[in-house]
Parts: sequence; C-alpha cells; structure tokens
Amino acid sequence: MSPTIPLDVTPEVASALAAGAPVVALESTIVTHGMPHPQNVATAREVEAEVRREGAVPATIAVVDGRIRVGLPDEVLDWLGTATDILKLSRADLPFAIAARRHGSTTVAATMICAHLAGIQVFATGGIGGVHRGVEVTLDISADLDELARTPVAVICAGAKAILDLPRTLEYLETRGVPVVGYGTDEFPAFWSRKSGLPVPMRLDGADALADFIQVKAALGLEGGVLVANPVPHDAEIPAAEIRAHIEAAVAEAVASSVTGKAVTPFLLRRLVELTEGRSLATNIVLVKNNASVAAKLAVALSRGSP
Ligand code: PSU
Ligand code: MN
Repeated sequence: MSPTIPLDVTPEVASALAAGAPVVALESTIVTHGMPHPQNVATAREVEAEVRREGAVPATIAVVDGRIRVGLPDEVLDWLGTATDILKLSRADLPFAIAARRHGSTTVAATMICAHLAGIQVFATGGIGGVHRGVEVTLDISADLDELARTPVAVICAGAKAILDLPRTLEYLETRGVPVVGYGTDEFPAFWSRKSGLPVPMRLDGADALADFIQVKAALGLEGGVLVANPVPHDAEIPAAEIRAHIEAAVAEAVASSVTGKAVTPFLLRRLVELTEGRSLATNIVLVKNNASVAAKLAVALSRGSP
C-alpha cells in the first residue's frame, strides 16, 4: 500500500483554495539559511502581511516532523527562526525528510513542489538559485532551475542572486524552456541591483498581463513554471558596481575554504551581510517584500480570471 502524502494545509489556506481565492506560497529556507535571527522571522511576518495587504492569503511552507506544512502558525515560524537541526530541502531530499520524520525548510525547488501539491499557483521568494560561478569546475547548478522547467508554479523573484553566473543561469533557463519575464523591466535584475546588463527574453507590465500569459501557457499544455523577475525598488538597491568587489571576495573565500554543495549559498549570503555591514540584508528584506506584493497581485488577477 502506498503511503498518503503527509500534507497539512491550515484551515485558512484550505478554505481560500477551495473558494478559488488568491493564495501565495512562501518558502522557508530564507528563514533558516538565508537571513540571521531575528531579521529572518521578522521578515517572514512582514512578507505575510504584504501578501494580506494585497488581498491574498499567505502560505509559508516547511516540513515539520516529516509532514509538509502549508501555512505556518506563528509559534512554528518562531521555532524555525532559531532551530539548528533544520535540513535545507530541495527536490532530492524532500522525500528523505518526510520518510525519516525530520524537519526541513523548503528551497525554491521544494516549495514549488509542495505548493503544486496543495494547489497553489503563485510563489514569492527573494532570488532563485542558479548556475554558480566556477560551474566549469564544480558543476554546481541549483535544482531550482530544473524545477522551474517541470512544475507549474509562477515564481516571483528579484532575479537570480548576483553571487551566481547570471549569463549562464539565463542560458540554462532558455535551454530548459523556462519563460523568464521581466516585470516592468527590459533587463534581468541581479537581486541586490536592478541591473545586470543582461536583457530579459520577454517583458510584461502589470499583474493582469502576467495572469494572461500564465493562462495561455497552461492552455497550451506546456509544463513547467514561469520565472517573474521583479527588480528591487530604486531606493533600496545596491548598484552592481558597489557590490561587485564584495561578491568577488566572498566567492573567493568560499573556494579557499572548500565550501561546497548546499552550504555555498548560505555561506555567500552571510559573508555579504558582513562585508556590506548589513546593507545587503536590508536590501534583501525590501526585495522579498516587494516580490510578495507582486505575487499577491498576480494571485488576485488569476483568481479573477478563473471560472
Ligand atoms: N532568496 C533569498 N534568500 C535565500 C533563498 C532565496 O532572498 O536564501 C534560498 C532559496 O530557498 C533558494 C536557495 O532556493 O536560496 C538556493 O540554494 P541553492 O543555491 O543551494 O540551490
Ligand atoms: Mn548548489
């Protein structure tokens, strides 16, 4: 007998989904591995509030005691914010955490999988994982990219993190047939910076245009998600020229200290907060909230378009 999926959806999220009301999925790796305490928990709450402000229901996702939780009560979020035994889950280890009854935070890839299982179409994060610098040596390509190619969830982000090889990240997404949409921009944003120097393959302005695009893609029977690249607001950005040297220093340190695998992204984010004296964290917080707001507008537009 095959086991049933251990999926716990909060009553609020479940009734919104049943009514066709807008819901936005949120990830939890940003809480456990992406930001320091207490900003991690405070940001998660502000992001949820942003989703509500735009008229949608937030559904933060994590695995607790081997059960997928969609919608997290305050006390669980508080616990995640300081716990040290939380696995960083992607596609490969989501079933491990469930079978071994472990706790895990969900990355972009795992959040997409869980959101889709719950019936959620829209998800906001900070920046997706991508092709790492030095990929010729390490072959480090985030599983987020392949997930975008297979799971039908729209991911709103501020581009890919600028610690990555952005030209190769875009090439890989193109190869895998993932639509990368600039939201009100012609240029692919670089997480902390609004500009990367790289054009986006397509641009859409406004939530209704995004919703139309997603519905046409679904009607064509095309599998996979959509990556919506939404630049950080002007007043919060760190221009690329200012952060470049810090990124290069952090990447060199990671190589020198033999940091590999899942530890790479958390290491680089942490070092950048130190090297920028907190500025990169402040920018990260603003961009996640900005993505949550666009995601909620998109979820609202999609719910209007649904029969
Ligand atoms: N966005 C942020 N901070 C983060 C992440 C996204 O602002 O920490 C996380 C996401 O969970 C993403 C992960 O999936 O970083 C990428 O990890 P990796 O490079 O190991 O795939
Ligand atoms: Mn990796």
